[in-house]
Amino acid sequence: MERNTCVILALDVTDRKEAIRIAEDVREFVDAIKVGYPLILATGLGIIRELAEFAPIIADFKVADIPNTNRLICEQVFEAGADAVIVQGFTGRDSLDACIEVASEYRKDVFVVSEMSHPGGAEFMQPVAEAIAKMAAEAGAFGLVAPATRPERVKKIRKLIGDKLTIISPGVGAQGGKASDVIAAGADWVIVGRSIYNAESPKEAACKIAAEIEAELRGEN
Ligand code: OMP
Repeated sequence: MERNTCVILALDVTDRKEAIRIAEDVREFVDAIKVGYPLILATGLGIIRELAEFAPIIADFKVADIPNTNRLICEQVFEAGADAVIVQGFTGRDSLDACIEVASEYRKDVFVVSEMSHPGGAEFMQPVAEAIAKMAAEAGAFGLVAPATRPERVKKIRKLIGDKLTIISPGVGAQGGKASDVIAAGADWVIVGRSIYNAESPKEAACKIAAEIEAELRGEN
């Protein structure tokens, strides 16, 4: 995944044609497309290959099971053509290791959720987020998913892991987070769903977020 616009589209629509239309529309302003249960349950796993024509695909299954089941899930995800998978870290090191082993067999990447972006993410996950981030770094994950709704938490996690892991950050726009704030806090990419795919012009919306990030990185904000 090349860092260019620093925007990942979360394509949580449930119609195949709409998904393809939006992916095609925004392709120049996004570095990757994240697909998950809503789109895949509605249209089938084959949507991954169809969308891979436009951008690298991150499969967001928030994999959270025993090692053997995690292995079976990750094999399906990578066989389907995904470039990366999102997994939960709270299931422990052995479950994470299983995902990372499969990813390395396919030469693909694993992102580990350290703390979720919604208010409930602060209830149970936040107190263990640092431990999850540390485990992800030790296990050799490619990156972390950390909340744009709490840039101060991203800053803390970035300080803890240094440059070892890539941070992708959801919660921009519809959940209240601001792209430039979380990039300033140390995220490498923002993940944006509704603010792009529900916009009158998804392309303009994606372009605007990419421009905001570019200005931040140039130190203009
Ligand atoms: P919007 O809120 O519509 O921008 O979408 C955010 C996307 O990021 C959705 O696909 C969520 O499932 C996902 N997400 C979060 O919002 N918060 C998290 O903590 C983790 C994720 C994720 O793993 O991608």
